[in-house]
Amino acid sequence: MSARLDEILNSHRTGRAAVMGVLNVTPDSFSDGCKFLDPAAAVHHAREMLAQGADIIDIGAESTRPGSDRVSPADQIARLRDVLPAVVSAGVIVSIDTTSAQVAEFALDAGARIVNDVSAGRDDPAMFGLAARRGAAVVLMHMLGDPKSMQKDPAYRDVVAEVRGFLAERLCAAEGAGVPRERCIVDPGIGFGKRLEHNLALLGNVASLLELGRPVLVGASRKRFIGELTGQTTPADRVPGTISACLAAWRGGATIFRVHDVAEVVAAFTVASAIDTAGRCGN
Ligand code: HH2
Repeated sequence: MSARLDEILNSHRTGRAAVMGVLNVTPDSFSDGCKFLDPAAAVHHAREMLAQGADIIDIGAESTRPGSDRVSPADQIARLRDVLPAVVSAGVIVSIDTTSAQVAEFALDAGARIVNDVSAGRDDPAMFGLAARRGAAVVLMHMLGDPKSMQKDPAYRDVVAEVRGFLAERLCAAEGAGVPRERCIVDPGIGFGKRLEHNLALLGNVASLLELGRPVLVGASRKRFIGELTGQTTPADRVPGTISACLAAWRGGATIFRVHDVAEVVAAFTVASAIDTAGRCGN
């Protein structure tokens, strides 16, 4: 059964894994571009992910893959218009993946309840105020630079400490604009201005991010670092690596998983949670 939003916002205390299914209404996303640009195909896929056990559907109309070009708010809204309200009416929690307050406002008006802002409120100064007025939950993600340039030689002295420091600062900024800390989720931004070793350090040190006192979301699904480890060049082949990354991050304390392959990840968490519960009961 799907989790409620308050359960998801409390998941860092309970350890319950929540699965966020990705719905990209874009022509150019790195792994599923063009597949769901047609509104009927997009809504069908959202319903499919809901039936497979998704707790949240994250809808985006602008790719943020390395090197991607920006999409105007008007064009994002045009892509979302026939999709987002229909997904809301399917009865699932909807999250809007955008850095534009204008797009977020359209989505919140249509019933979305989470703003997934990969710029953590830096792109649009109106974003946090909007989320505060609407009582929306907000995902604050770390990114070094911007999508156009972020994979050009990213460097850190201590990636875990720097990402944690950034997220702490953005939590304060959100709070300063009226978004209660209890409505925020933090995300290390796997693949956003990170080399393989940075992604692995972050996935292996979720406990450090949990010290911020908020649930940690991980978006490792089908990403390039998995291919760098396995040699798989086609994103859709990276499902086993995605599951491993999710389970490893869950062991470290992450509880929200943004994925393309909902059925497979839900099955993995069903088994892992049952083992975890049996272990704790000592049966
Ligand atoms: N990754 C992508 C997009 N949005 N949001 C959060 N919070 N965390 C992530 O890791 C994250 C995200 C990139 O993946 P995808 O949507 O599949 O690709 P594209 O940006 O090309 O549409």
